[in-house]
Amino acid sequence: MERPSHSEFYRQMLRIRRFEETVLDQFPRGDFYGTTHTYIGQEADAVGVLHHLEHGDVVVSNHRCHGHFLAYGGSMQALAAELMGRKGGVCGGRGGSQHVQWMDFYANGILGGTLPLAAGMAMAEKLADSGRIVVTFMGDGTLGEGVVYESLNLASLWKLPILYVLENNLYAQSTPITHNLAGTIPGRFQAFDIPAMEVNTTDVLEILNQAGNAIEKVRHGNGPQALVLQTYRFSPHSKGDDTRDPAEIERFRKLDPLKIHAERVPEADRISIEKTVENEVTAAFAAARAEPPADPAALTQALDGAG
Ligand SMILES: Cc1ncc(C[n+]2csc(CCOP(=O)(O)OP(=O)(O)O)c2C)c(N)n1
Ligand SMILES: [Mg+2]
Repeated sequence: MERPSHSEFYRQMLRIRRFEETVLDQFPRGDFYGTTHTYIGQEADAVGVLHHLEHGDVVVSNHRCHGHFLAYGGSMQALAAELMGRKGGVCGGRGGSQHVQWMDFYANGILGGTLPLAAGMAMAEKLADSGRIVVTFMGDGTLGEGVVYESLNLASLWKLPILYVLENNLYAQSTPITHNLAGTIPGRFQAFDIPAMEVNTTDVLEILNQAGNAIEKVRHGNGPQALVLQTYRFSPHSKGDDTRDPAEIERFRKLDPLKIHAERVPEADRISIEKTVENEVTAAFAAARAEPPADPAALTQALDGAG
């Protein structure tokens, strides 16, 4: 697959960053329904991994799904509208921030509940001999859910075509990983004979390479693989709930994937991308806000594939 330019990777990550910053800025206006979890700092994971998707591959995402959805190719306006409960939202305004479904992209906010979904979808693809794979994203804290291990067991036993992308941002809400995880993250996968590759970088190009290797193995019938990505979120877990030491957050800023990658982008391109993305985000939120609210009567109707 042809590799996009440095500028294109920068654009993709910046779209996520500015979308999420806008969500946090605008949350106090009361326009959004339910809660939200932003992806600021983790952009390189979604962009580096999902670059390798082929048509028909399935993505199963979690509560922190906006970045995954935008990197998948979902519409920014439809995502903004979904958060606002508008008719033109990805799911007609029914799902909100955590329950986004479009084409072969499925997000679910129940921690761990995504792994059996991913296993079932991968089983379907395998039985159909479609050659398609499933990529599923999960956080470090999700390793505390028992259903994760039932799912890993069957996925391994049945050699299902799944890539587990574990985004280790060191926290489950406010609980640091040192307080909730015994052993190692790769060890959790390896216990089920699932090879796990640890990637200790926030550089989109390195993630791209490692994800490419892992996806290649999944595509060639080697069964499930895991990619453990070391990352950090600069935003609070949800909106204002941050109990981390501000000095720690500042320390991690040197790992900001946008800063790392921006150095490879010619200045003129960077400035032009920043302007274009700014305009895109402003227009997306304005258009979403101008849409009518979801009609409760439509709840029993099938979705028309909006998004
Ligand atoms: C079954 C379940 N329990 C609790 C929650 C509430 N909750 C949402 S996100 C979260 C922390 C998740 O941590 P992690 O898996 O590390 O993902 P991160 O938020 O760091 O991306 C919790 C406890 C939930 N969504 N589902
Ligand atoms: Mg986490």
